[in-house]
Amino acid sequence: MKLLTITGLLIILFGCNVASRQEQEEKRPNILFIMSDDHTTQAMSCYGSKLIETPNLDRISEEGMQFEHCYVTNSICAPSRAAILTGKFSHLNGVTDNAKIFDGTQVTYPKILQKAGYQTAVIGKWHLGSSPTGFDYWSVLPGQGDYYQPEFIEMGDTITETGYVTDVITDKAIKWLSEKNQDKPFALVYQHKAPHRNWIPAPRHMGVLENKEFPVPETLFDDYKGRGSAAREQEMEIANHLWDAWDLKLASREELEEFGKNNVLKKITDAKQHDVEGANKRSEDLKKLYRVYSRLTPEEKNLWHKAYAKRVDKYKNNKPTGKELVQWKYQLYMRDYLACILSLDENVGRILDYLKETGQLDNTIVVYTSDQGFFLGEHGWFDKRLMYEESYRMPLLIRYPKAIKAGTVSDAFTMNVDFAPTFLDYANAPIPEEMQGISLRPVFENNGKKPDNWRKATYYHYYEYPSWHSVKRHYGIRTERYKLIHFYNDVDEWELYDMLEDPQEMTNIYNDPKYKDVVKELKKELAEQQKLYTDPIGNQLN
Ligand code: SGN
Ligand code: CA
Repeated sequence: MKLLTITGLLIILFGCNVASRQEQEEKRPNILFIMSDDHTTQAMSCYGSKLIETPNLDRISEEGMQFEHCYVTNSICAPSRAAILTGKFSHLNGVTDNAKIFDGTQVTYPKILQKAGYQTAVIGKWHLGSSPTGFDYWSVLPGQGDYYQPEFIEMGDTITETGYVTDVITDKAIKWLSEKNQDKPFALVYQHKAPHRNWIPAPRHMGVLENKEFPVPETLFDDYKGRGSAAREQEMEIANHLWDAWDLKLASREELEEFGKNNVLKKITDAKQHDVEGANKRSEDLKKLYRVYSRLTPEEKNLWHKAYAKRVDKYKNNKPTGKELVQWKYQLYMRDYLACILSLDENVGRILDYLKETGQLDNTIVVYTSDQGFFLGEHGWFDKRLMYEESYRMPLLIRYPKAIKAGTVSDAFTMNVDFAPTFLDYANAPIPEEMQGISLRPVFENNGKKPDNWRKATYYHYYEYPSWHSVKRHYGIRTERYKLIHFYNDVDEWELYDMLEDPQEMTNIYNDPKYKDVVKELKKELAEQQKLYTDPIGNQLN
């Protein structure tokens, strides 16, 4: 009798286990990871942008959670991508700068999901040097990729597609979604090139912002007083480092065609010969622009010249000078950068609609982010790299109604290394010990509020120097109140900002005696962070 009862109990328990396992299996969410390139929060209406409306991105925010403090571990493309895939900082995943090749034999979240029965794909920008691993399907842009008629490396073969890159990437993503095995959960890594430099809009958006005047950031004419040599010696100033033709499209049809005729014949293709300051600058500048312009169809070229005629005319006949010139360049930069975001937003809308129409939206974790932030004229800059907020902060929106309350905002400190463990957590897959990020589940469960014992600081380390834009190597931490940065390598300079009193980071208070104790505390915290993440620089320099 006793034996029977025990057997019965075992059957019930076993049965339950099977049932709950099946239930869990059914509940495993799909993952749609949407990442753009260089799209910053200042250009998203859900983050209060004064520059643009992004209704489709706002949808993700309104129906999900918006993160106010998500930070990149190393503010540049390949390093951010490698950190996202591996859940580890640059010194451990090996991609410390854009020149490093990602070792694809490493443990990544797509590999673990694939092993756990997910169908996986990556479509769009990849930029990691080696071929993607851990994906059932991949079709990626070579390197930075092209805006028009882009080439893709698709499962090892190079193909050229017709059209505008943001539209093409979305077409491919929707095609894959509709053709994949519908019985298994999916993880789709859908990554845009836009709005990366040199900011070429879709044909339908060419010229649409040409008559707009955008508000100028308060710090456009920053003189870097009190800041160190890193801020003064960078090469990413709107005033001095944007190229007239390549960046601002200040070249007429005649000049471009003339250039094309002569130089295609002479086969000048060596981009390494560029000499920014030298006498050849205009031809180097035209060469760079001509390479992308020559990809346009005749109809697209017509749209291009119609869109840019007014600015080219002003450039030739009535070019402003001094501060007005800087303001004008800022306007041209904004018109192109923001026009790229118009198609980005539309295409995100398309993929959300597709999931909705096919009944998959609510069972999908939809993430929108960008590989890092970007300067839109703040401190007089474009580009990123620095640990200052505009470049350091990533947009992060996550929609998953089964776990996230709609319209919630989170002020918890999160980092790009948290994405991988979050996905694995919700997929019921093991989170490897070596991943340094943490699952955001407690934040979702707490409706965005900081859970107890949540991290008090984020850690940062940038390495790409000397290189493009000349931003010196640095590392640092950000706490709720302060940001401490140490520039090293060819300098030994510290900066401290009070993020509450000085959110624009204009006053370096590191040497202010009032903050002696704060500095001491923060240095201790910095050392702890370096120990926590095992960054060897902690032993060498502090
Ligand atoms: C290119 C850009 C740089 C940019 C890097 C890295 N120059 O080199 O402005 O910082 O990419 O960008 S360009 O004249 O070729 O456009 S990243 O987003 O890939 O890290
Ligand atoms: Ca980028």
